[in-house]
Amino acid sequence: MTYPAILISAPYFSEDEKARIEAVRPAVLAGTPEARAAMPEEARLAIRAIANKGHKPIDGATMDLFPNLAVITQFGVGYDAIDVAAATARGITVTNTPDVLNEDVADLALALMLAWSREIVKGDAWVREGTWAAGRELPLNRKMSGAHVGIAGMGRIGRAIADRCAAFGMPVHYTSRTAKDTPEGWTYHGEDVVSLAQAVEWMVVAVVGGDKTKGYLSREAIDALGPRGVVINIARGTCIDEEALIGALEAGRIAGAALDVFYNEPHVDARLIALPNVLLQPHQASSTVETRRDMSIAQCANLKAYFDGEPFPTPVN
Ligand code: 8YV
Repeated sequence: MTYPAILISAPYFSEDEKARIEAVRPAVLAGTPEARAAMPEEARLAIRAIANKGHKPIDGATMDLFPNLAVITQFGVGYDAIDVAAATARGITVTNTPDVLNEDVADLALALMLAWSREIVKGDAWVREGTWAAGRELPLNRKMSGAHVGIAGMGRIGRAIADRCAAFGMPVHYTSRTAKDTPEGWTYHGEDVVSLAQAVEWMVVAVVGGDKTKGYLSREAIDALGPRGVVINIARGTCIDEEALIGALEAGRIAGAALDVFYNEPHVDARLIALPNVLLQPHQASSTVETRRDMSIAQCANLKAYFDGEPFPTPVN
């Protein structure tokens, strides 16, 4: 009996995605550590690639279950759930799907900013629940256009967000390891996120996830934002000191937050859920039909490259 050469770590989003992977090589779904450990030894020996999705850890012990594993292809740009050092030590290549999702993630960042400032969610309920028809006007909300915005992390996604903010007439400030080639007037704050926070009302977190950016938006930076400060996070929950954020929101030291990602997602801290000045989303920034298709194509291009003995299009190690 021939066993599949690809292990997929989470169910497919669509039949197309399934067909695309199966067109490279037959695949088997083993979505939990228990399911992987329960695979017969021959089946584990046959696995040469993992098509990974989601944010559950892939550590060295998981890799060791598959002695012939050569590549882990992440469905997504962020690969913080994969222990890349452990992969490198075992000669395993890790790949991701950069760029194809920049526009959607940036769109969601702006959607969060607009929805938060213009009370879109509350306004919808105002109409549906008959409050408007009963003669009550929605309380005035807050102007976004023209306000100073801080982009914490001017990578490819940060840049796509900044370009959109600039179109709204928002002066752009940013942090990054190095100064970027930007339109005139954008202000570089080095890696000083506190200085960035002092200069802006809107703080958009767009740094990569992982150990190096844990708590990047620190307690000090959150407090430096001040009472009109609004925090947007489309990066990773770990990039913000979430305890400090909750404390600042509860005490009214900042105005609010709109968050697509969380420390312990999908289990969102009950204190965040209880706060009226917080807008919550289920980690959906790249979740459009079009972009998920392009991410799947990019993931499969890496899988195919491995089985064809070609160079990987987007390796990370
Ligand atoms: C996806 C993401 O939700 O690309 C990323 O890093 O966080 C998202 O686009 C995720 O990768 C799905 O596996």
